[in-house]
Amino acid sequence: MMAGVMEENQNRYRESARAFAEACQVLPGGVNSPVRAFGGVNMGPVFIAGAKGSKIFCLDGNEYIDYVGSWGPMILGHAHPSVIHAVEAAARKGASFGAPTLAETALAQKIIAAFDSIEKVRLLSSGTEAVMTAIRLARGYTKKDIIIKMAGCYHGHSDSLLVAAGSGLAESAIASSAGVPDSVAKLTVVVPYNDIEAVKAAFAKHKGKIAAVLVEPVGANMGVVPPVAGYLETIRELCTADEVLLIFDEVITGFRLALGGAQERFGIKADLTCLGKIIGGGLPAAAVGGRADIMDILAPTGPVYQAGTLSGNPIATAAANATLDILAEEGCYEKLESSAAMLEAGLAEAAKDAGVVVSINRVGSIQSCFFTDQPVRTFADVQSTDIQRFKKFFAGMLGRGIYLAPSAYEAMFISLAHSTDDIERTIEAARGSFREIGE
Ligand code: KE4
Repeated sequence: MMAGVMEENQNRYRESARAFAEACQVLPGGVNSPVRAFGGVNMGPVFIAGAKGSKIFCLDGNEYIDYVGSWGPMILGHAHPSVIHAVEAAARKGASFGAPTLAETALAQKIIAAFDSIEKVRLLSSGTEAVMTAIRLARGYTKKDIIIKMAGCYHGHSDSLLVAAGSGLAESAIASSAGVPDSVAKLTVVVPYNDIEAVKAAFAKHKGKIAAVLVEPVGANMGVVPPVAGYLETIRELCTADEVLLIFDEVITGFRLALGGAQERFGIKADLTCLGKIIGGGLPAAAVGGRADIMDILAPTGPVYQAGTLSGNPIATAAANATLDILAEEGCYEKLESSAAMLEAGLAEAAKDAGVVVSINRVGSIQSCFFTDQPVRTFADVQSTDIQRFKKFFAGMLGRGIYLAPSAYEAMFISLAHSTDDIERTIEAARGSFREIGE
């Protein structure tokens, strides 16, 4: 039986396996971003040939309903005609000028219109760059150095943020990646997400030295972990009282949870906001935005330096403007909410019918299915879930034509292209996968 399944699997992924072997000769781990290597699910990656709408197609010709959506950007679905048209038209005028264009101003205006807390914007090319710039701005503006971040939140790969919690509560962090000097790591303090007492302890321990609190308003890099009631509001109060800047990393939640992101959904105003993913429409575009008195200290108007050859790239901003124009249309977020709620309910029922205990966290059109009978409110809670069952679930769904994130620490992203039929097929595939797990 197993040999037959292995044989079938080998056939299903033969071309991807061949491509992966070739890629490993020239790319570290065969990929250009670690999570793509499928290390989190103990199998080789599928290589993608293309995608359209809610579907993605691999080299072996397998079609999948896609819940990765390039890790968030593809909220309209893949290869949306309006985005393709905008990109083609922009490309015909030239790919990059290194000079200002009207499209950049238009994109900044859309972002400002969507976020009450944003008065000025700097466009750049990745979420990592947005967060790195926000931290430098906070340090330049406050003339303080300490950054507080939460365990389980991911903010890109800049040195200050590749850190893990220090030895004791509210202690300076230690590097979590080789190549990050302890002298850099110690300027970051890591506390558990959703633990407001830990934030208060950090404020007390490092009083007068904290430049900013950096947080994902909804954790989405440990699976989806929503803020507990009052958590974000109390952080906002602590920051205001101590002249500490509140940086919301909305690279995932921005234009995802609402047009105005988590800030619109929760009614909280950050001092600086980091955006990415969706605002590029699948192309490399990101942004940092916030109060004008903070943003205006960025070069060339102020002493905090930041620059980028491809910042505000004409083709990326064309995709971005086309994407945000569509998201501003009536009914988009209602449809996303309805599709995601249907999926959440269907997965919960399928697991229950199979006798498999799961805990599903959902905020808007992002959700995660954890294999545990406990609520999942912190990174430690996620780490105590049954990761082996997740791996089986992932393999079962992939084999049934459903492409989930290849890691228990990521989210499912629903797009406007996911149809009722897609959701029903996903739930049916989950029934089979849960049954296999429950046997
Ligand atoms: P990028 O530099 O990858 O554009 O953005 C970094 C980043 C910043 N902030 C948040 C909240 C993020 O989620 C990310 C990147 N997300 C990961 C997956 N959750 C990107 C996928 C990858 O690393 O390949």
